[in-house]
Amino acid sequence: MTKDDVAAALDEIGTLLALKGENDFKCRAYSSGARTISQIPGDLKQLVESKKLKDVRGIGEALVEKITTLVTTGRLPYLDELRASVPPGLIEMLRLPGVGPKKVKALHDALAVDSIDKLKAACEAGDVAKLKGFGEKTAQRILEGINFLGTVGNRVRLDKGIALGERLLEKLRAMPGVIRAELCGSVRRRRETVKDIDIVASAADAGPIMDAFVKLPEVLQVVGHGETKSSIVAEMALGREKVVLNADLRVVNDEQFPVTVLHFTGSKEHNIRLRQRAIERGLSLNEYALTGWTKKLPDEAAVYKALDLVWVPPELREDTGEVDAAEKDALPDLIQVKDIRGVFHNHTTASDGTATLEEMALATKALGLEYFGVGDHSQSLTVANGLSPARIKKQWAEIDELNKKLKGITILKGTECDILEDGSLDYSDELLAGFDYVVASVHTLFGLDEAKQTARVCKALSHPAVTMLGHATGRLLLRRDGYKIDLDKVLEAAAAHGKMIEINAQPDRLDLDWKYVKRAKELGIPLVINPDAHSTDDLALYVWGVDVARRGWLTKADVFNTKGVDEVMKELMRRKTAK
Ligand code: DGT
Ligand code: CA
Ligand code: ZN
Repeated sequence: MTKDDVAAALDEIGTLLALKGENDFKCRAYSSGARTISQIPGDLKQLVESKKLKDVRGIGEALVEKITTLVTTGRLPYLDELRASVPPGLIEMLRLPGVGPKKVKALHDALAVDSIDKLKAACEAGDVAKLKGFGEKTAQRILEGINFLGTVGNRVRLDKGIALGERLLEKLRAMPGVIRAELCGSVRRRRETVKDIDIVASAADAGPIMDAFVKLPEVLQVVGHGETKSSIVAEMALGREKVVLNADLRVVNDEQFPVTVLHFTGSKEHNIRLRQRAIERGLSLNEYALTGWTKKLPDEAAVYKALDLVWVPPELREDTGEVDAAEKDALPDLIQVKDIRGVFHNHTTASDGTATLEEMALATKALGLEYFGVGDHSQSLTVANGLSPARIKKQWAEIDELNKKLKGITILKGTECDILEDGSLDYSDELLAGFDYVVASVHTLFGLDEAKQTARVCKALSHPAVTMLGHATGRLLLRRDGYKIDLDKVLEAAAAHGKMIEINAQPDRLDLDWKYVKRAKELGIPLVINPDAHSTDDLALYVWGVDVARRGWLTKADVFNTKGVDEVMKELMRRKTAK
């Protein structure tokens, strides 16, 4: 039982209790206990054995007992009973945006809805709209959510897929007989969501590796167990959640390994290009060999070389011009995580974050970064405790104080300023002029038609105070599409007005999408990778934005926050005085 396993179990208890209608206080004790356990330093087993668990803040008696049982026996009958008493369909319904345990319980109690299918039928029959606390709009939103889930299938977010993939990979690499092993497929290409985990390994004898693979503790179900390929459904706890995903393992001999890795990394479109090049050279490329080539192929780079190409980073293998560029040795020198030197667009307890300005700044410094840009919400976003002009001025004073006190980190004065319906901004021009930078974002009126939404955002981009556009489409991966907007026009406006565009690195946003990142670069628009952190832990999320940047062909020079603090301040000042 790892900490994450325990945390996931506690979180599940909290959810199940909420679905059963338990009071908020009790449910929250479990979900916040889960967060505490997943972040607790040191060895959990030791903490349990030394009976010190009860001294941990936020872990009450009931939780101590459950954690102790989990850690000492690896099981929890209480959770098993809870699971048995709640229809699994109810948990699935929680995947719908805007549908929490209370709504699910109401639907179950009033309409006996216990699955997504039944919920869909109830919506279509008009029963949900009539239900107290729901109404026409909610019913419509639920239906849209159900249809959306239908289109995304069982894909999962990249960060979750990688976590599970790396766990499996680590265990494979440790197996006797395994020579090399690599994660392939969309995980290796860093696509924002993944359908499954593709792993390729090499060994002289595949049999024992296949046998061990299908017996890993992460295996929920064995889908296939063959000589060269096995498929499993794997599961692991991650933070307070569970990831469940298919994983395919192919084992080949070590000579085949580079070609097989290349093939299963894809994409399919990239593979087709390579196959054509092979044919043009009198060779033939398939998943196991480059037939007709007589020299050794020790690694992937050698396979590319045999096709007169330089090695192509997996993130670029989407058939968007990378093969032509590789032929001319003109691939970009892609940005790396270590190039990032600071972050903009972050929230503190002043709006809807969970940590104070000082805590956030210190956590940013601990990540090895030089500057922390605060971007709390603006006044009209009352649901997120947006800041009034008076509170902004107070925050500025606090920043000035902290900047005198803190060493090795600079706090920048920013705002995530709402774009209002008509495209104007949520603060006066006078106040806006006092910020070091302004992130302009849409948080309301997602339902505007495309022309209006586009005009709204383009108008905001024409405002002299705006530095960059935040989460350009508002999408939430696997949960909802973004608002309707003509991104080509938005990019044109950003280029025309000399604005930057954010790559929001939250793993469920990754917004701007990499395809538009590439286009933004072509238009000369600087990109900014922002974690949109709402907690100290969130700050590190910027790494997922680096993946998007790489898929969008960005180099270090294309990303504004690869510059050091002095250069950043100078550029922000230049932009302000140029107005
Ligand atoms: P996913 O799983 O939907 O997130 O995306 P991928 O790219 O991992 O797709 P997957 O798992 O179906 O296949 C893994 C790789 O295998 C894929 O990227 C390229 C290769 N592959 C699969 N099917 C074909 C095919 O029909 N032709 C070629 N040339 N390659 C294929
Ligand atoms: Ca795949
Ligand atoms: Zn936002």
